[in-house]
Amino acid sequence: MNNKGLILLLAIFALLSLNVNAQQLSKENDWQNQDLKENKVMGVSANKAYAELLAGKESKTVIVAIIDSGTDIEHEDLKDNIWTNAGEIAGNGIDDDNNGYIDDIHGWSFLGNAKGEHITRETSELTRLYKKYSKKYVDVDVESLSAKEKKEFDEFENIKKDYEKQVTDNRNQLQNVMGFVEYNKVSIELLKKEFKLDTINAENIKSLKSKDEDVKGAIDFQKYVAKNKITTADIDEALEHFSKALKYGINTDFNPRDSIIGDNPEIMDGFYYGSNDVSGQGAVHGTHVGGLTGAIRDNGAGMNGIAKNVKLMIVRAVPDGDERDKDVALAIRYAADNGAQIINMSFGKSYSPEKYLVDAAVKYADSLGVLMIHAAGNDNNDLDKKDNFPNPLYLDGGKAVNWLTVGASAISRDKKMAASFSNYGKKNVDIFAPGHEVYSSVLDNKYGLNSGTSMASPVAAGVAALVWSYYPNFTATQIKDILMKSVSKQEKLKVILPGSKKEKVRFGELSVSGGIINAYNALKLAEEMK
Ligand SMILES: [Ca+2]
Ligand SMILES: [Ca+2]
Ligand SMILES: [Ca+2]
Repeated sequence: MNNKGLILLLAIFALLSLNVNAQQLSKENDWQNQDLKENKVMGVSANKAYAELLAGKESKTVIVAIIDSGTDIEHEDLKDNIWTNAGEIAGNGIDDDNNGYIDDIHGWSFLGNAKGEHITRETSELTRLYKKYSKKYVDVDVESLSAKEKKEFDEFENIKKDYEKQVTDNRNQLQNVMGFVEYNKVSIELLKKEFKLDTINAENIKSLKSKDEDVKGAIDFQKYVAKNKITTADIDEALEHFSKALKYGINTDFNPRDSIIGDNPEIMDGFYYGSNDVSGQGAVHGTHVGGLTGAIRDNGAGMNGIAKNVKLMIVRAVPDGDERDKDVALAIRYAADNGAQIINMSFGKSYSPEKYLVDAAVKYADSLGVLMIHAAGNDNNDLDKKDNFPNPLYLDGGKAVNWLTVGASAISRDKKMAASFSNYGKKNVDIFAPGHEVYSSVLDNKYGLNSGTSMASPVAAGVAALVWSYYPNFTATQIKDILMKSVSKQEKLKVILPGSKKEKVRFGELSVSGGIINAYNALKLAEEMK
């Protein structure tokens, strides 16, 4: 195991061990609700808004669609805030409200079927494109291609390079982890024998010393393991992570779509596939996301969502792997058609081969005045230079109006305030919101920390829903305008540019608004504009 391998592993373990025991968190466990002046954290000042601006005021329920991996609708802290389709009678096998979806009581899953099977994993879009074009351009005579095909062929060459690199990287990383596992075993045995110990643990490793190179190496290694609290479970998780990628994400032979949905995902051939089981399997991501927007406030359980008078419509369209454009398009349409005023989209990808389907759905939702809120993505990229889909920019020109792209910020007002993973963009990221180590609901009535723009987006959706619920006469465009103009301005604060080690940039350069979404300011502005 080389040093690079170890650093890489450490990063992986940090990424994988996101769920933290609630007792360890104390007062910081819903910092996203808190306020800079009162609590010294960069939250959205929701608690302050409820206490100072909203007492005794009336509000109107806002429906927020959570397009995600599925959400645990039985979770104690979500249950009473889950949307119910009033026009649908449960379990009678009839589409009572004639919206095209049978027994869609709490939303819809575009990743399930009537037999109760679910797509939980998928390949990446890169894998799918590689597979498609490999077939098309096998033994191709480049000279004979039309101009259009030549362009596609050039794209394919890039895709091929990217794909092959991913496969190689993944194999290497898996080998690194396996090497780690092997040396972990070997070093423990060596030290046990050398020092006549029954076990090697974080305590007894401290005092071990040796001049022998091999023994010294083993001691250093075990000290590293102890210091970074790497457990067997962490290692198993890392092993699973990379084996899973080889087995599913980058495996060109893996295709659950065929047997479970059986459609052609590249065209709109049948709108009404799917199932009404909106939890599916592996709904942990969508459960965390849902809680940030709408976990029940002040009920003595878990944590507080940002919005109080909210109903969450659950739309399942995002597997572990890349979501399909067709599912995303249908999910947006389902949400817009069934009364969602806000759509949260905590997903994204680098390739969007059927973008025209998504564009049409976004245009439709935009025309209905639905506010779409999308996670900026976690690749620490400048979105003014790189794409992250879906985006509000239409292929045929123009841009969705009612759309917010959200970057992730961290707890302290200091140089680390822009989360190191967050995408950013002076033109193409609108706003930042808390998304680094935020606490919310996970499966089995539990709670945990998670990080990502996936978390920032539903915090922003929560603020939007909160403002809209007290000022229901505003349009989506006005709500967006209010949120953008009322950010906690942090333009001049110098922060570390996401993805760099030391390079500093003004926080104001990372987004259009230059600040962090703020419920208190937004409600005050809404009151002025009323
Ligand atoms: Ca229905
Ligand atoms: Ca029914
Ligand atoms: Ca709660």
